[in-house]
Amino acid sequence: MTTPDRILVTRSSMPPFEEYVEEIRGLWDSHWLTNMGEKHEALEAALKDYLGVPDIALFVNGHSALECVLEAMQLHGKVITTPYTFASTTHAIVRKGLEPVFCDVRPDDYTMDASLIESLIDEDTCAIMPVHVYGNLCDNDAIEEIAHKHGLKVIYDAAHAFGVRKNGVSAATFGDASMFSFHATKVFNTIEGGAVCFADPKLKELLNQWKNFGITGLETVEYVGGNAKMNEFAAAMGLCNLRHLDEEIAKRKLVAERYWERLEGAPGVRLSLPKADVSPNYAYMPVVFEDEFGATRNEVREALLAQNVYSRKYFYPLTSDFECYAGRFDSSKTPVAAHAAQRVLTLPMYADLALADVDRICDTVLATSRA
Ligand code: T4K
Repeated sequence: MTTPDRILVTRSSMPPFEEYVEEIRGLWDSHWLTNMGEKHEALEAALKDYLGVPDIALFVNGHSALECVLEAMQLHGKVITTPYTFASTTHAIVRKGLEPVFCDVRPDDYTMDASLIESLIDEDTCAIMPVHVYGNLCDNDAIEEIAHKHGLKVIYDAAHAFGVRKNGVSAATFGDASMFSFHATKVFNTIEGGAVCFADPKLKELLNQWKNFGITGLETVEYVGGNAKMNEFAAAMGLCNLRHLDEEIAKRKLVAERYWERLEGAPGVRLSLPKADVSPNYAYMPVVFEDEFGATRNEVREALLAQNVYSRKYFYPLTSDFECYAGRFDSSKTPVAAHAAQRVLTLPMYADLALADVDRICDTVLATSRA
């Protein structure tokens, strides 16, 4: 494999061109391009099977899926969540008129620290929205036990966790609902897209209505819904990509293992290794550079940039520090998340990343150390 001019943090997986053309050929006969057509139905069925879930609803993107599930569950009040995430998680809560209450994360995997949740619950709390950040699974058992005790819904932001399993059980079955992103940058993509997985049979109809303007019958509109339907071209991309997914994850595994082999044990380098009971999807390669490393995360980023390698600060700043929320939240209340956000760098990670390039990236990273 030749070395590309520049290496970006990720690169979309694409099926063979001819396979996609074959998949969309029928659309020229049917002229049916969207509004829950044939490809949409086929992808729902295929994903139900792949993820091992009772039911699924597809969306135009993961963010709309998150907003829609909050609407369909008719939630009001406060939602306990984490600030160490992409803008979408917090924005979805706020845009639906709910109030985020930020819980700190665990230092080893940056997911919600379940031991802190109960201290944040009050009579206005209606739900918990934990994030399986980087595909690292939250402590779902502890979270759901607390939720059950207090009568709260649990909606996982599983945007990064497609295909991840714990003790052989699909993470898509956790909680009341799990949202997945099928964005171009994800392990499984439909170009743009997303889904909600759930068990409650009532939710399917509600989600389908909410994502289609709240239309409930030919001449009835019962909800003030939006438009968040996945189109047929996106669904066709999903059908193709799903056929190659296991192979893609196997290739990512080799890349991840090379990174871990090269970086593990370096002073001041903190990796996010999968737990023993988890089958990971190798979605991201986050590295936290502690003071002991001797160089800052920004210095590492600059050194990589000089080599045309584009790492990213996923996730900095904390969502609670965004300008649009100025004066509303206090990120000193989530010190573990704040610490990680100041020090994390996500290194390039995708199926076709050459191991020679991983070596080059690791050489550059390690050369910046002043430990
Ligand atoms: N919850 C969480 C925890 C999330 O991380 C996200 C999305 C969501 C919810 C919402 O799901 P969606 O509504 O997006 O389905 C990217 C993605 O746009 C976003 O989906 C993702 N999280 C977030 C973590 O990353 P940016 O602004 O960093 O993307 P961008 O355009 O800088 O792309 C990053 C790299 O990906 C590029 O350097 C190259 C590569 N790339 C990008 C695109 C657009 C490709 O290879 N192909 C492409 O088409 O947000």
